[in-house]
Amino acid sequence: MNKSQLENSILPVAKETLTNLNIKPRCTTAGGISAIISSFKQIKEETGIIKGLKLMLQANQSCGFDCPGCAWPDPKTSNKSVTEFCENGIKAIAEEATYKKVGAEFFKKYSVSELSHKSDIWLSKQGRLTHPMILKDGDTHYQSITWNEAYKIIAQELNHLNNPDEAIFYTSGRASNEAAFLYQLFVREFGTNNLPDCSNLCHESSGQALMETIGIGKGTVTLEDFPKADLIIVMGQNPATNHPRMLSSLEDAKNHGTNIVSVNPLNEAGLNRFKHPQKIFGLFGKGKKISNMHLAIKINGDAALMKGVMKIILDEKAFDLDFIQKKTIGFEPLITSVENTQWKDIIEQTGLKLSEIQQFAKLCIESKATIACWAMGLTQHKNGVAAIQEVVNLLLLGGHIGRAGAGVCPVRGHSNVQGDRTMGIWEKPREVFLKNLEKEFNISLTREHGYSAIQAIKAMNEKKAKVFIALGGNFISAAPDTYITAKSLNQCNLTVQISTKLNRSHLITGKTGLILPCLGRTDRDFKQNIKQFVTVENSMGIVHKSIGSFDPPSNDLKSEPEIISKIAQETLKSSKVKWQWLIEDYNRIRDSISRVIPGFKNYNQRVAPSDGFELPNPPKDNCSFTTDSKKAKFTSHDLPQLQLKANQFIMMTIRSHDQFNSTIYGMNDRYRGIYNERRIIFVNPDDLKEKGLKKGDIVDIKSHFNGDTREVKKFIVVPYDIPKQCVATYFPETNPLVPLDSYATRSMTPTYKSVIVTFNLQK
Ligand SMILES: Nc1nc2c(c(=O)[nH]1)N[C@H]1C(S)=C(S)[C@@H](COP(=O)(O)OP(=O)(O)OC[C@H]3O[C@@H](n4cnc5c(=O)[nH]c(N)nc54)[C@H](O)[C@@H]3O)O[C@H]1N2
Ligand SMILES: Nc1nc2c(c(=O)[nH]1)N[C@H]1C(S)=C(S)[C@@H](COP(=O)(O)OP(=O)(O)OC[C@H]3O[C@@H](n4cnc5c(=O)[nH]c(N)nc54)[C@H](O)[C@@H]3O)O[C@H]1N2
Ligand SMILES: [Mo]
Repeated sequence: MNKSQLENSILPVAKETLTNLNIKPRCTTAGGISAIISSFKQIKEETGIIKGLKLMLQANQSCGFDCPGCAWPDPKTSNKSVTEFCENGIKAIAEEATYKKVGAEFFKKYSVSELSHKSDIWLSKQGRLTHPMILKDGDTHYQSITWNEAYKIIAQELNHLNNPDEAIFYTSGRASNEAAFLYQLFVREFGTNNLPDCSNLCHESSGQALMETIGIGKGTVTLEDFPKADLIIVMGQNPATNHPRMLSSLEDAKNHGTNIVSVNPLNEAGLNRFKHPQKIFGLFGKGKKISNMHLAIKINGDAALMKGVMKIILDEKAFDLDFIQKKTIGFEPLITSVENTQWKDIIEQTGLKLSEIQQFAKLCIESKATIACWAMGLTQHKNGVAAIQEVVNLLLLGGHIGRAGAGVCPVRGHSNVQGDRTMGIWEKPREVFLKNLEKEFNISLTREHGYSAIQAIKAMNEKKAKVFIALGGNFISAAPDTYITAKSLNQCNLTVQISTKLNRSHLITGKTGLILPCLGRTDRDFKQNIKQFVTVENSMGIVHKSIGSFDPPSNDLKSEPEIISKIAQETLKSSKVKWQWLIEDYNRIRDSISRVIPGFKNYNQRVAPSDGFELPNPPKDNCSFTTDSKKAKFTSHDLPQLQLKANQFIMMTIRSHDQFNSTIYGMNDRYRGIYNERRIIFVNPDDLKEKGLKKGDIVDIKSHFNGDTREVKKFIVVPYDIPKQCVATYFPETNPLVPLDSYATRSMTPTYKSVIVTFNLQK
């Protein structure tokens, strides 16, 4: 494709006229009747009511499937209700279990060029992919291909590369533990560690920050800790939309007297009030007040807020000296760094009043057990790792790690993104992991680190990588700098998408493009006449089963483990791994995992009970730390220096209520009062006035980075309660504005939440 064809393919909706926007007052309460209505509308459209109800009763149940929606944990079986799902979980389930299909006829009807001019919501709504398809070099349409032919093409391309590092193997976070383990095994036996994943774009900053400070890149609390906490801080996260079941946990904590503070530029609905949609009394009345305090912080003011609170704690000597002396290092430098931070900078960067910070500090000081939760509002900044480490500093000051009701809680995104990393989907594998893998399979593996997501795009852009294979996801829409990403993939010899649903990554392909349709979570999976189950790990390190029971949309679909195994069998002709044998019974895959990955001993036995089992977590289990010093580490960071020039704003790209990442379910963002439109920009009313703009004006948005500009056109201005100089737009519409080279220090997470922009009336 030439430049303008590529640009047209990545930005199709820009051509649509923007006339439908309807702005209503913001909702201050999440859940309730409107959540139920919205869920039923979705299942009616996608699965029909009867199948929809059956699906809902199996979601997150011990004999059912793990909801593909998010990674928030389920309560233990004894505390489960028959309805362990939420509005957006139902949308995710309906999206996968839809009766609509995209088969060979569909691809005959539409050329790739026609499809690429359709909007993301249109693509998302077409249905499940049912047949393997190929787009050959120069062809206008995909055509069907047999599985065997597809495997052969992949093997041929892989085996023709100059070296294995010319291939890239991406993973999105829905793959099961079994699929992920086989995938990384294949990739490593093939000879590379090029295993970028969606985690690189997501919680990488959390993993990095926590690994360096507490020795494990995961959270240290479980659901049982929530009601035991005195204080829960929810930072940079929108649970009502992205983790709705978390609101039930927050409500439970609230009922036990826990204080809840939200730190967010937006006063998101669920953090204010919540009406439990599955409790009959919860549906009526005003709903439960969730947060005691909302701190409407400026974008990326979090590190400064933490410094401010720590200043007060240090001044008042309100820290846990015993814990600090026994369990930590780095206290002295932390004191210096906090003392060197000026209140003037703290107030300027947070945009908060001193009295608000003092009030928050008082809650922190009074709390005997504090949990800090966060998501993308913290990770996707240049100083994402440092900001999270300031949160760790705050908790360590009070000894809030390794104590009941206290700890860190990075709230993961995709339903098995944490499990995939545990299974070895990582471009920087640990030596002990590789050694175990070598021993188990009698193979020898490279130690050279592979590409993360950003590095993968650069490698393809520089033509150092020529084959891109994706186990799920929608790389083009998820990655930053959409045009460069599209061009990079377009330059490849082969791109392969193992997918359930149609998306933009099927439309911008390498010379040859393959779509391999796979089973999803809800689909049954028989091998040798025995129904197989898979396993997943939730956001709190609990591993459990997931069993699909529904007829798949086509008999031509294969499971992810099978697809990987067949690609491996075709590619690695003298492999030492018994690829076919492994997938005939998934217990065999789990037996290998139990010998390779610490914490999984007797995997098959331990995962049999419905609640599964908890992985070892030294900080949580016995307040011990596997860092070099065997202690938790205070870290010292300078505040970020962000100088906005006149007219410049800092932009965060966020999710609407009707989307799952790049999958768009609908055009509304109900809680924020936005209906029928996604191409909008939320702006502070005073900023609008100063710019001489008004509600409904249509603007072009330009980003500015290292002297370069990038532009997206036609966004409608919406006045909104957001701090001054901060604006918000939806992901993925503004991904073309996020510069590839703008990423977090040490984690390389793109700075999706701090893009420097200007915007002006359309000419
Ligand atoms: N329904 C649904 N569920 C999902 C997803 C989905 O798209 N739809 N995606 C899944 C995935 S992969 C993930 S990672 C999670 C994402 O879950 P979230 O992180 O909740 O998702 P975002 O919409 O990116 O929201 C970021 C929140 O952080 C705030 N924020 C932005 N910048 C800052 C900042 O500088 N400081 C602070 N304090 N706050 C800030 C925003 O106002 C917003 O409320 O959700 C998962 N669950
Ligand atoms: N601007 C901006 N960009 C962002 C973000 C942001 O906040 N702002 N967030 C980032 C984050 S947190 C993430 S995690 C990434 C998400 O990046 P990805 O994980 O790459 O993207 P998704 O949109 O979740 O992928 C959706 C596709 O996955 C496929 N799929 C769904 N279920 C399955 C399954 O069971 N198996 C297989 N094989 N395929 C399946 C479907 O074909 C569907 O179209 O995006 C990142 N991009
Ligand atoms: Mo994510």
